[in-house]
Amino acid sequence: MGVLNVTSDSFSDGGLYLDFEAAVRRGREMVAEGVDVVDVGGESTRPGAGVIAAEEEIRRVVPVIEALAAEVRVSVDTTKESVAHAALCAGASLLNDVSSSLAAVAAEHGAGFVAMHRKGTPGDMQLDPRYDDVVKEVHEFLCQRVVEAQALGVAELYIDPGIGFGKTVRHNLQLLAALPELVATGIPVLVGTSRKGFIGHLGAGGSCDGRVGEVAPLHPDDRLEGSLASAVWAMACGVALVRVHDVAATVQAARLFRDTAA
Ligand code: HH2
Repeated sequence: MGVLNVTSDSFSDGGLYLDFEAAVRRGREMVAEGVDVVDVGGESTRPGAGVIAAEEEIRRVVPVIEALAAEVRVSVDTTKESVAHAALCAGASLLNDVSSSLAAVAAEHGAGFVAMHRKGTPGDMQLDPRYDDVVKEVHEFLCQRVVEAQALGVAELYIDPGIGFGKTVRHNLQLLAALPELVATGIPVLVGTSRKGFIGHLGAGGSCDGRVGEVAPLHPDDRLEGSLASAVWAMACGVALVRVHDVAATVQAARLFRDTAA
């Protein structure tokens, strides 16, 4: 799954694809690079990001979805009901909802649904996230969302531990280590580690129990190696989808992984 942020403030590609032409060009480039799904988002969910109006989010994503949906499967990354409706009417067929609250909208449109775990909102989620047992709490939360979504009639479901969404570096590592357990539920798993803060932190020599910011993290553009390592780990654990910015490099890694494992 390739990330296409039609935003001004996304943490790694903010402002690059706010322009319609640039966004469609990047979408087509990802198709040529071998992507299976293009995930179009119009509002950043990075820590500290503000909320934008639904009308503006629709204005950003709908034309891009209309342009790309004939060429590739498109998902919409949104937490707003009206944006989800508009995007699914425009040709998106997968609803990637980091708030896990829009399963009914996916069911109504016969679309797939991604249920992701997050603790808090982008405004407060990284302030001091705490869990008694992060793996247990995240897995229980996701299993509840699956039961609800299936009861609503969603036929295609993915679950996502929500790396970086209300998680410390250690929490992210624990959740990645526990991916085989999540995969064992039988529900397809999606994971998004691409260029995230914990990769910048660990790549710069930060400790596993440290906080992002304790050492100067690698710039998001310099996090490819860690992003690939975590994507390949996720593939080895059996996840169905990895959500990435660097499509060409990840496809190359995925092909090598597939052929080695075959
Ligand atoms: N991560 C981001 C956004 N959407 N969706 C799912 N299912 N899983 C994720 O891990 C995930 C997601 C954050 O990354 P990005 O879109 O690059 O940044 P921003 O939120 O700043 O636009």
